[in-house]
Amino acid sequence: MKKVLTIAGSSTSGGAGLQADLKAFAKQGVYGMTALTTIVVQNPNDWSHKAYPTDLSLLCAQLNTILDGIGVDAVKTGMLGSVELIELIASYLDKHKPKFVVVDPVIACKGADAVMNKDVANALATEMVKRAYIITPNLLEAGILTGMGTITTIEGMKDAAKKLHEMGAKSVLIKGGSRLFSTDDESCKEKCPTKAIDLFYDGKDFIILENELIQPAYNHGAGCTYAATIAALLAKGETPESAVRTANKIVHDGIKNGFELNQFVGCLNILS
Ligand code: PXL
Repeated sequence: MKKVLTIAGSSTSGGAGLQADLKAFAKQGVYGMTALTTIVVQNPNDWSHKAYPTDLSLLCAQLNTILDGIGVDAVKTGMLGSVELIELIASYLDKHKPKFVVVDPVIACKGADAVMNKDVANALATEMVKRAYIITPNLLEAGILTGMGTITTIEGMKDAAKKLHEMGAKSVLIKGGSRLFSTDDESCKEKCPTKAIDLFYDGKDFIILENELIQPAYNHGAGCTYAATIAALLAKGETPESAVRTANKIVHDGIKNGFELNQFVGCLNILS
């Protein structure tokens, strides 16, 4: 059985983070392992998020267990928590050189779009982009990592994908999702938003992945599930393009089957 490691945060409410990753791994029939970077808790009254990064020695111990003690066929990274933790993870990736590293550069959680920490965003740009076999930013993250700011068009997504490739990522998946075109600009209203649009770039070709928008979109955990599924499929031998296409469909169907968790949030559901 293929073995896949997620280096990610715990989303206490269960929809995102390593909880979502393990469900995605199980669905693909790969063996999942976790190195916990951060615990995220949600305030029950207003669902505001608070993140508690773990300390370096605890992450070291987890990575030693898995990378020295077992070995991996692929790695997925998610919320990494602090600059120190990112630098540590980068050094482990350099030492162990896993063939497939899928980097989901989590900078903000859904419903909490404020950048969690500028230094973390910078460290993701300098340390993680160049180590990615596939990097999977959403529009907001792509804009921040490239310094391009707000991206509202497919051309803008293509420019960001090229930039991330130049920064060292082997392939790039930009998740426009339902956010593309969703600006305050009145003139955009006619052409948008009718589709969820993602863009894949392997350094040569651009592939547009289009889906109908789903309303209501219970999509908490969609980004984590997308990247974790891609990592599992790469471990099983799929090509990057095929892994991305399959993961895109699984996430789309998962959002269709999503459910409300409480008055603040609803999760995708890939298990039924
Ligand atoms: O969806 C981004 C995300 C990733 N990882 C963790 C999270 C969240 C958002 O809530 O809590 C741990």
